[in-house]
Amino acid sequence: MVRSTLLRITVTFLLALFSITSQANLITNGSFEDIDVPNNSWRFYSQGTPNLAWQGSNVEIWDSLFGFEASEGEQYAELNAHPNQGIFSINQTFNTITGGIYNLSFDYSARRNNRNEQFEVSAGDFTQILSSNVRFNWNDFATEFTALNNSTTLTFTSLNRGTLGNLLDNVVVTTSRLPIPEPDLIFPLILLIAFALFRYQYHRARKSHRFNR
Ligand SMILES: [Ca+2]
Ligand SMILES: [Ca+2]
Ligand SMILES: [Ca+2]
Repeated sequence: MVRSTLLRITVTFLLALFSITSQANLITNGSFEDIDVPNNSWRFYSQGTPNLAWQGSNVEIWDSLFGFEASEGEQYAELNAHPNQGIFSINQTFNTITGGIYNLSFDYSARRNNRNEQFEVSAGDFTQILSSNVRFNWNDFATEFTALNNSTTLTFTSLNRGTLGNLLDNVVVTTSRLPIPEPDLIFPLILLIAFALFRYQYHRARKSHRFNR
């Protein structure tokens, strides 16, 4: 009984200390499939469109346009959306735990050859500029970032003008490792474990005392 209580407390403590990994995608409509665009065509949507989930500039969604297939599902986005708005930037905000480490992955492709299509991606403590020069050729990208807040915004910003370029698909954020508890949580947990150990020793001593009588 005491032994199982002790085990339960220890397991709870260890679970709190180490990662609780979750594979659920924290991004909604990360594959750009939630609004159906007819096969071999494109449409653009402004923020606030039901099921779009992305904020910022318009989101242009393609379905197998020019015979180029999605890297995941049937549809993908072109960051340089229609119509020309100067700077193209889309973002999505999701709940995180400050100090938690998260996996970010997505696929990107140039729309044209040798045009140095470029965009910046940022989330938490992470920022990087990516470029591609090969038309209709998916590149896989994956990294980790640390959440700086209890919500994090993932942002893709095109560094090219004009409405052509920077195809995106399969945007996924998952929890990798959660932070260890704050010091003010660790101390009560250690006290709890010490108390359980003390009780265990006490009961053992009493039992052996009874037997030796
Ligand atoms: Ca897709
Ligand atoms: Ca479709
Ligand atoms: Ca476009």
